[in-house]
Amino acid sequence: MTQHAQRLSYQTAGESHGPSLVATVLGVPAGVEIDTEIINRELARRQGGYGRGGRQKLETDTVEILTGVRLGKSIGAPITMLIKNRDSRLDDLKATPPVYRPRPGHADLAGSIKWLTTDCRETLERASARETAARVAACCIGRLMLKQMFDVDVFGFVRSVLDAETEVEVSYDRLGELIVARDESATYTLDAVATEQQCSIIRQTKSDKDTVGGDVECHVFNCPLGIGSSMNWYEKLDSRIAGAVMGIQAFKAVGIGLGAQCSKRLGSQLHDPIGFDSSKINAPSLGFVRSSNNAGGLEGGMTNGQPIVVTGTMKPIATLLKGLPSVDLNTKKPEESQYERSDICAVSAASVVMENVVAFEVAAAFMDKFGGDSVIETRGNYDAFLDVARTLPLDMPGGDPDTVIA
Ligand code: EPS
Repeated sequence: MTQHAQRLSYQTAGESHGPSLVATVLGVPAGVEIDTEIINRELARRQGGYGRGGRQKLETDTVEILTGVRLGKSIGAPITMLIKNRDSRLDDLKATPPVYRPRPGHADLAGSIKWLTTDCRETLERASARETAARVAACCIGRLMLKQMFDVDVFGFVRSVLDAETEVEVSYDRLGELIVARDESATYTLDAVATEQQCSIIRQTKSDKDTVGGDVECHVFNCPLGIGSSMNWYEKLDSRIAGAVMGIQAFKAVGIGLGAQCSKRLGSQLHDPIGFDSSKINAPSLGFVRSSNNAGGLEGGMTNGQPIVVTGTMKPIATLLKGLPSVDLNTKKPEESQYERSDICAVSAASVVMENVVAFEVAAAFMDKFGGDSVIETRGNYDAFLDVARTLPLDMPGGDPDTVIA
């Protein structure tokens, strides 16, 4: 983002069938435990989910840390991670032939024109969702920072595949059992009935040589008020989250809280009433309670102390075994789009990607507010902020605060 350099940022590189993927994370303070087991667990989850193609049987994604970590902890330097591609064959033209018939819905056509070639492979190798392995590794560091410095938990799952939807409601006090339910589900959804319905849709889709998408959801728990900013569009946390989620391959819509449904309600039916419960003053919500969370935890681009709730919509993957109407870029004659090995449904994998990219954006916003070069300093800044916020009003103009409020 040109307008604003985030303290915490990342970059990925690598092609789907190149030798490896890499990710570099900048702005991690010193002292964060870089637990590769947790990163590898997320990478393994990203490879899973019912409906994936043959590639995941070939790969066992794990990270090798190349820079920025000493004795298991960050040292404040850029952290670089490498994930090897076992299916590496980029320069083997027999194994990785040119693609002249672009797939509707993929980057093939636009990219070929952009980079002035008729071989869509030049584009698709980087546009491929294989890149999300590196993105998950990078973003998982943000997730580790959130947990270790601010005790923030992030939870992502599949809400629906086509029209098969779980109706289970998500709440912080049930997080443990929700994680178990999701991890038991072949599609990463939250109940057995929805899992079976989703699997059966994916099975049918496969036998029809088609593809299918779905909706994913992510909740971020235990954020204090005031993370993000209302000062400029690019500092708004909902703007950053939306950008990160929309940036996941094949995503076509993002919502915060009720999202697109907000326009279907009057203000009096939508906005979450504000209350105060002094017994909760020590929680990050500072005692402010809301009887609903239609705003999805974000108001004015800032956290409001309620869970952040993000929804994302993934379209069906563009590579269909039965092909789609297209043209040959060399002859311009009508042809079926070219088939590349792919997935029938990657919504489960996308829920893992979404969970981690959302975690990273929230971590970046925390770092923008609290700064610091070490976990100790950042955590100290965070605690100091909460201490002052709890003692408000600091200095009321006009005397006694009760009089002013009345
Ligand atoms: C993916 C790896 C890719 C695809 C898929 C996701 O591997 P390959 O092309 O070798 O089968 O399975 O990528 C796409 C859906 C896409 O459109 O590019 C992965 O690791 O997630």
